[in-house]
Amino acid sequence: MAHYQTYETAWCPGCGNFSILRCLKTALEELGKDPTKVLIAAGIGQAAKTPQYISTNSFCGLHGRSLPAASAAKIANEELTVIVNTGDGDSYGEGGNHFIHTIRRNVDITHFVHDNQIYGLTKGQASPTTSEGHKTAVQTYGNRNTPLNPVLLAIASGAGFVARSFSGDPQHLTTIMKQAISYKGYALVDILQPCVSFNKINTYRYYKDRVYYLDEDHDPTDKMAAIQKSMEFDDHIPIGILYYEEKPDFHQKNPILSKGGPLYQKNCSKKDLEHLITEFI
Ligand SMILES: Cc1ncc(C[n+]2csc(CCOP(=O)(O)OP(=O)(O)O)c2C)c(N)n1
Ligand code: SF4
Ligand SMILES: [Mg+2]
Repeated sequence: MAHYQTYETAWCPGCGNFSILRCLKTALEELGKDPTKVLIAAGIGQAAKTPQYISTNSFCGLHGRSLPAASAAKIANEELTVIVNTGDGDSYGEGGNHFIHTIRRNVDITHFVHDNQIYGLTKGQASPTTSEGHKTAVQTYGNRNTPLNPVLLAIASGAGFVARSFSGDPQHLTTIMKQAISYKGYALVDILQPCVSFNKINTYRYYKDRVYYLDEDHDPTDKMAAIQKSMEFDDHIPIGILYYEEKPDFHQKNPILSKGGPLYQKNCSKKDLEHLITEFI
């Protein structure tokens, strides 16, 4: 069985990130993924430290810029399992544009968003998912922006796997992580992750009182039903797979990549290269 090491972290005691890291380790081990063939990518933030705390390959980039790097790594080497573990700010704010266009490309990567509804690392400013009216040290009169709905946006943008889970429910989170990693194409899991230091509203209690499991009454292949469920985010918050659709991924849509194998193993004709180089001279 595959075995992964995790390392000492700089997270606050009680942070929801600990459970996400443990679930990620368990999911990769239970899927039997070889750690040398796994890449975890992230940008900047508390969540974005995850690649530094687990024994896989890692990419730590600029704030909001992990998705293009992760996509490029998967395109260059399809043998890699590529996972992005990063925050709500990194994914939906600074990286918001990449979020939408990564979905459209549908490269086979997995995106785990540690959604604590706050900018944790920079000590608690409003993020794209912070609730309206939420007072912070900067938004002293309360956040006046309408919160972004990431799961609704992902479905509307064409994502084929869209789920939500909760770091306070490790069994559920591990199961969803395994399904997301196994999905062929871009998969999003928005993970409710309490920030015990800088978000005193969306606490463990807050989420525990609201989350409920999507059951067989919900058909994740029904897009309209998924859209409706994804808009529920108040007194009741559904967790589970909101939307599921099998569709061709980036490799299958690309005539060169669809032949299989990492790019570095492909034969390249000198004639084709010369022709390309002369175009730029
Ligand atoms: C381009 C850029 N803008 C702003 C910052 C400052 N900054 C660093 S982390 C961060 C917030 C991260 O929030 P999130 O992605 O939600 O992660 P969390 O710390 O909450 O896990 C910000 C604004 C930066 N490093 N680079
Ligand atoms: S500031 Fe919040 S998100 Fe960051 S480590 Fe502490 S509890 Fe976790
Ligand atoms: Mg955050």
